[in-house]
Amino acid sequence: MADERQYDASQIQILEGLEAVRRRPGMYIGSTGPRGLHHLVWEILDNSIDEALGGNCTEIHVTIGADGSVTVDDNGRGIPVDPHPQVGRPALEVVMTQLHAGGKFDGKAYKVSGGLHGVGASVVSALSEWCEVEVHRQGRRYRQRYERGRPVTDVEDVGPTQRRGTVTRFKPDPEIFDDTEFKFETINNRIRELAFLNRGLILTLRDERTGERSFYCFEGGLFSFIESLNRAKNTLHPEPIHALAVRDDVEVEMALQWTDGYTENIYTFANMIRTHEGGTHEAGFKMALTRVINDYARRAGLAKDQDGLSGDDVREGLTAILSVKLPEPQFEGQTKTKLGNSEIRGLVDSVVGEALARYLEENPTIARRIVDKALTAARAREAARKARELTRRKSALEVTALPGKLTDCSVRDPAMAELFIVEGDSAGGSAKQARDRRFQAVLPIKGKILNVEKSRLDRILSHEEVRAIITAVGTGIGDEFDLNKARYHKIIIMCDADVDGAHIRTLLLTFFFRYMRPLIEAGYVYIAQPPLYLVRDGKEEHYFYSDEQLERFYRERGKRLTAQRFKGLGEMSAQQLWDTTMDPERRTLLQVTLEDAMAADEIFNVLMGARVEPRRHFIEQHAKEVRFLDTVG
Ligand code: 0RA
Repeated sequence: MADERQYDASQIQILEGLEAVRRRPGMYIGSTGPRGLHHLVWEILDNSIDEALGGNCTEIHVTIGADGSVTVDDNGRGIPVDPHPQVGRPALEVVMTQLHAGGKFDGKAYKVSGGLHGVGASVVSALSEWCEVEVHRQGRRYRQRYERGRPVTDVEDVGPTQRRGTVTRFKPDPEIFDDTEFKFETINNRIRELAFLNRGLILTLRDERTGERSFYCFEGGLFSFIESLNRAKNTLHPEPIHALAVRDDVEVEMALQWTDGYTENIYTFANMIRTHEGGTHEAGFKMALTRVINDYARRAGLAKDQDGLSGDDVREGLTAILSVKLPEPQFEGQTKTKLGNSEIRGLVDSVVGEALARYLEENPTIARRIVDKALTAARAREAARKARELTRRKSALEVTALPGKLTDCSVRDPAMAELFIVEGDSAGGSAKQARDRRFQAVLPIKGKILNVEKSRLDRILSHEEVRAIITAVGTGIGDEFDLNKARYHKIIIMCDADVDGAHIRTLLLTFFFRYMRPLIEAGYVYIAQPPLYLVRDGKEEHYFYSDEQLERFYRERGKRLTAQRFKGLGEMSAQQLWDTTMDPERRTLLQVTLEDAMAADEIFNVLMGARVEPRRHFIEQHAKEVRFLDTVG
């Protein structure tokens, strides 16, 4: 009898655990929006990747089902099904129904867990309308089904099998998620990234809704990753420089290649999770790079005078990937994407330092090219600094006048005031007419400001439009930024819903991200959502903000009405602009998060790529995603 009571108690605990997940999904998967939805896939995928990391799995196949489910199929050892020693239930059932019961079975070397990953398969099961796991293990096929986290069958032995592995299939619960539609692109990007990070691992994706498929396996690992990132660029040396070492249970892998461009593209990962905010591994990498290049330049007699090359100088035009795999990663920072483990800094520094020093010694011609590039960067930076100092002294004498193109609002309290940054003079004109002049200011900017190709972002700062934004916002930039001086607490980017609009939005977000980051952190930056279509039905006017919305409207009504497509803001009357996009009572604004801005920064780096063709292709591919920033995975 004592046994039975114990069983009841643990059963109650399990149900309470599931309830907690369903009541507060955001705590476990971040949000119930598109990011949270895709998080379910990352969670299941991570478990299979763990199996691959241990050398027990060589293939992972992902399928987006026609029914909206996702299946992850690996050829690993299969989740054990024998009774769990403490709970007395099959291990599989425990893994799928108990919170944090994931890696308790074996001490895995590099468990993928960080940020929000690693919450466990039970969270996926709890947030799924249904979930089915099939285990192929020791010649038998086992199966169990769960609905909203509760097992609805026992673990059943359903016959013999020739294969090994785990197949997890789940359908997200529409009671939990705003939208349960998985995006091929989002899953495809992550799978591709995982394939680069796990050399030789086969990863495939199939979308049964469209028939689309992809297949990835990179024997070159990070080497291939760099080649892919630099495919559209002119490189300073034919092959990436590579380092790989395992020390004290930590694996460090690095690949890098300089281009003749000006932007720095460094992607860092810890246990295959992208560390957007950097951390100790990135710090160690940068330290090694700066030190080794300076040492080499000095010893080779290339750097004559001065204080040496700065980190920025040596990283100009650099593309690099750094991936570390470690047993107990600590993730810190605002978005939990900053590696905190202090022992990693020195480790990466020495691995990268040794590999780079050896490469430079062995390849003097290339080494010279790299140092020359850094020396040129140093000279350019010095010249730019002098020019800035001159203008600063000059402008200190003048009154810092507001830009002439700004139509300001009358309220002086920044908390009440809004600034609309509007693309194009004609849209700017409509916005000026439409606005509520008491609290809405309008600053029109010209399109095409991103056409400063192959140039440093510094140069964009000298652009009239960007300077007007800086003055209007009032905070200053960079080191001199002061949030208290913000003249508006809502800064609203309003662009056309086309490729050029996406272009400008990306530039502005990148600019805010790099030079006015606290403005984003304070939640002051927004994106306006103008409608894409207008349908008139007699006197009634219906506005639609996406193709899906319009299609749904058509499906729900029999009447065939024609839609007017707004190609740009300029096509809207002032009244329409007010009704749909500017009126605080009726508009929708997207608040820009740090993650959105980071994504823009990344896209910006691609846009700045030297060759034109891939750039155009990329913009076309991503224009839509940038418009709906919150849906970028
Ligand atoms: C713990 C122990 C063993 C396998 C796994 C976990 C495992 C989990 C998942 C999740 C997705 N795919 C997976 N593949 C394996 C087995 C240990 C053994 O057989 O000795």
